[in-house]
Amino acid sequence: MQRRKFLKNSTAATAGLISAPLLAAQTKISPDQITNNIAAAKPIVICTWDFFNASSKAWDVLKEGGSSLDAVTEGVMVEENDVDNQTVGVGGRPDRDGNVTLDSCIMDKDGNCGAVLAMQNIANPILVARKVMEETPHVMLAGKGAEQFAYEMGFKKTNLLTEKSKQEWIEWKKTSKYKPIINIENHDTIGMLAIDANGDISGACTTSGMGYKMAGRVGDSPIIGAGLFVDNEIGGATATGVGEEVVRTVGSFLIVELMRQGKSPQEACKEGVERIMAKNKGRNDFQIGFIAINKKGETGSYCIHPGFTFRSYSEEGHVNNPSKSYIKS
Ligand code: SD4
Repeated sequence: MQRRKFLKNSTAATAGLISAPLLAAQTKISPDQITNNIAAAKPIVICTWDFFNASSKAWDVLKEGGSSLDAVTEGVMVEENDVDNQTVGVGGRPDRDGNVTLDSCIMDKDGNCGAVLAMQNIANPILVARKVMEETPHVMLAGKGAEQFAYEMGFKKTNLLTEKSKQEWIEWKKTSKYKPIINIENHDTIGMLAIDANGDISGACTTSGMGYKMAGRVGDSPIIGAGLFVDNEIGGATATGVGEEVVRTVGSFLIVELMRQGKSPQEACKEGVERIMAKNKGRNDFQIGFIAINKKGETGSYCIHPGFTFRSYSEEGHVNNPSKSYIKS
């Protein structure tokens, strides 16, 4: 708490890197007022891909004056519950042994966070991640421990493997080739960032991970800093795509830090992708998409291959925004 308070009052409380006390001295208003002024952004939600229903749900929460934390929770749950989405929640593609294992994380305005990794049999991992954040002294619970915790919290055992995903897996086993497909079905992991009427930012990210992954494999999506990061003084970022590459650069944290240094969300996402490409030395047969938002409500995105889009919903409208890409079409 002490440290958070210190940061709030003394470090880059503004995108312009002027300390709050200094600003206060210049303008004769208190640091807290400054924070509130900077937080004058209007409510907005953004999410990876063209998730119309999920962004609509999150916007409904914001419009009613709900918190950004509730907005992202309820927003991403729409996809977790959609059996036709084979990359998130119920109906997700299994690992190569036929088990659906879910990864989720959530982060709030105070830097609190929770995550579940490779959790089976529970339909709404984001709710369990939130319980980890709110009810335990821990940040991450994995595998059987996460599942057990979910039962203790009252969640029901659910079969996550739909007949469609099962049949596809049986077909896949004939060749057993692990080759993530770029822009698969054009809808994928959902990462969501929201700003509420108080100007507070929260984020959530949830996925069934790469289809036919090795048993026990965990990607970036439930890893705070990689698949998602929020700093309420600066902004937030979240990712979709081949998680191993996002983890290697701690992508979402990197993007928030780049914004702290003064980059726009768009510039920060671009640099995030460029760092990944620099590490891969010419290899580009995979997709990554980043989205970001700053404290002013400005948004940005960048990806490797054309085809990635992100949804935004604010008073200005509900838009599916094409992302700029490292590789031009
Ligand atoms: C993962 N980032 O498990 C997730 C999956 C994803 O496009 O977003 N695929 O690596």
